[in-house]
Amino acid sequence: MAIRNAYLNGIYEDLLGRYAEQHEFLEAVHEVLETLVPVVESDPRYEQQNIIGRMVEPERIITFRVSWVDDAGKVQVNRGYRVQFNSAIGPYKGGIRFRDNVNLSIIKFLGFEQVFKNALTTLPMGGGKGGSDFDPKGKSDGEIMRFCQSFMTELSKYIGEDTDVPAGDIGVGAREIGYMFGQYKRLTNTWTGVLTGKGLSYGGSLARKEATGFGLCYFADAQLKDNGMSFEGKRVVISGSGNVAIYANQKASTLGGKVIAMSDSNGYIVDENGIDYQVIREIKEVKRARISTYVDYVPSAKYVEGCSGIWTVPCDIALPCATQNELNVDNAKSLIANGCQGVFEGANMPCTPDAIAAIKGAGLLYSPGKASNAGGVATSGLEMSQNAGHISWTFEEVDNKLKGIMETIYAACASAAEQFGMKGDIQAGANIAGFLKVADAMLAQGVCY
Ligand code: NDP
Ligand code: 2IT
Repeated sequence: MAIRNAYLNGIYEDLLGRYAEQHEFLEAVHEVLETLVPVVESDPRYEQQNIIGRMVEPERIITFRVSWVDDAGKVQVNRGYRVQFNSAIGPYKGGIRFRDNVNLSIIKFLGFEQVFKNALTTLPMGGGKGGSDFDPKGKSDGEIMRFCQSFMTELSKYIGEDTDVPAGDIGVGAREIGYMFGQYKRLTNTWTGVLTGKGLSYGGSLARKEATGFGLCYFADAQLKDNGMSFEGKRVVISGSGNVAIYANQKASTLGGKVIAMSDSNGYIVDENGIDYQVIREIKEVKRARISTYVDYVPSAKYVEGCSGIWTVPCDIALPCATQNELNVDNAKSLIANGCQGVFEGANMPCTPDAIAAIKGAGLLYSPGKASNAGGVATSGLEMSQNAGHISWTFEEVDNKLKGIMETIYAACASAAEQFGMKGDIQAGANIAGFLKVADAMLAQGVCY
C-alpha cells in the first residue's frame, strides 16, 4: 500500500525495486515508514538531510562462509551474516540467530527493528543483528562447538566491546554464547564484554536470561493498567517455548494470569489448570526435547499437532513469543472472536500487517515487539555496564532496573503517539519515539554514514 507522503513513499518504492525478494525486510520498513508520516511532515530537516533514506540502508553488511566438520568427519558449509545497521547512538548491538531459514532479508529486518528498539531502551546502543542458516536442532554438543568456533573466527574481525556486541536470539542461548565467547577470547587474548547473555560464572548478568519474558509482562502490565485492566485472573496463551516464552510464562503467572497454552514449531499443548514453566524449562533448556513430551510430566495437558492452531485456544491475553509472521489475519480473527483483549508481542514482528490491522481495528490492546520485547537487549545493556565497571549487581537490582526501563518505554511510546495525534497507538508511538532519538543523533553527527 502506498505511503501517504511522497518522500517516504519514494524511499519505499526504491527499496521495493532494489530488494524485491527481501520480504521480511520490506515488511518491517513499510510498517515503520507508514507511522512516520506526521513526524517527517513536522520537521523539514528529516527530508533535507535524507535521514530516512540513510536509516533504511545498513552501515555495513558482512557475509561469510562458515565451514565446520560434523561428527561423521564430513565438511559442512553454512552462511554467516552480521548486519551493522546503525551506530548513531552507540556501538552496534543485537542478537545472533541460528536457524535453517536464516537469510539476509531476515537479518536485515531484525537489524532494522533493533535500531528503534535499542533507542527506546534509553541506553546508548546502536542496532545490528547476525546469524547463520545453521540449525542447532539435532546436532551434538561437539558439532555445535565446532560450528560456533568457526563462526566466531570470522565474526571476531568485526566486533568488539565498543564496536559491536552480539548476543543470543533464536537457536543461540547460553551454550552457544559460551562457545563463541571462548573462541573470541582465544583469538584476541583479551577478556572483554564482547558478547552478552554470558554465563553467570564468566561475566553474565543476573536476570538476563529472564529479561525478555519478564520485560514483556512488565510492559503489558503497564499498558493493561493504563487501560484499566491487569493480568489478574486472565487466561494467557503464549506461543513458543524458548527463552522468551518460558520466562513470560513465569512472570505472567506471578502477576496473576494463568498460562493455558504454549507451543513449539511442531505443535501446542493446552492445560486449563495452567502450564508449569518449570516443566517447560526442564524439557527445553535441559533435555532439549519437544513440547509434546509435556504430557508425560502433566497428564491433564493435551498435545495438538501443528503450531498455528494455538491461536484458536480462547484466551484474554495473547503473547506471541516464537517467530516472525507466526500470527496471521485468520489467527487474529480467531482471537478476536474468542474475546481476546490484548496482543503483546514478545517475538520480533510475529503479527503480519493485516493481523495487526485486524487486532487494532477490533479495539484490542496491541504492543509491537520492538517496544515490548526490549527488556532483553536493555538487560544486555546492563550486562555491558557491569562488565565495563567490573562489578555485578544482584538479581533484584537488575530486575528493578528492567521494570523501570519497561515502564519508561511504555510511557515514551504512549506520549509520542499522543504528541503526533495518535493517542493510544503504541505501535506508532514506538516507531516515533525510537526514530526521534536516532534521527536527532544523526543530524548532530552530520553526513558521516
Ligand atoms: P528460542 O530459540 O529460545 O525459542 C524459539 C521458540 O520459538 C521455540 O519454541 C521454537 O520452536 C519456536 N519457533 C522458532 N521458529 C519457529 C517457527 N518458524 N514456527 C513456530 N515456532 C517457531 O528463541 P527466543 O525465545 O530467544 O526467541 C523467540 C523470539 O523472540 C524471536 O522472534 C526472537 O527474535 C525474539 N526475541 C528474543 C530475545 C532474547 O533475548 N532471546 C529478545 C527479543 C526478542 P522449536 O523448538 O520447534 O524450534
Ligand atoms: O531481538 C533482540 O532484541 C535480541 N535478540 C536480544 C539482543 C541483545 O543484544 O540482547
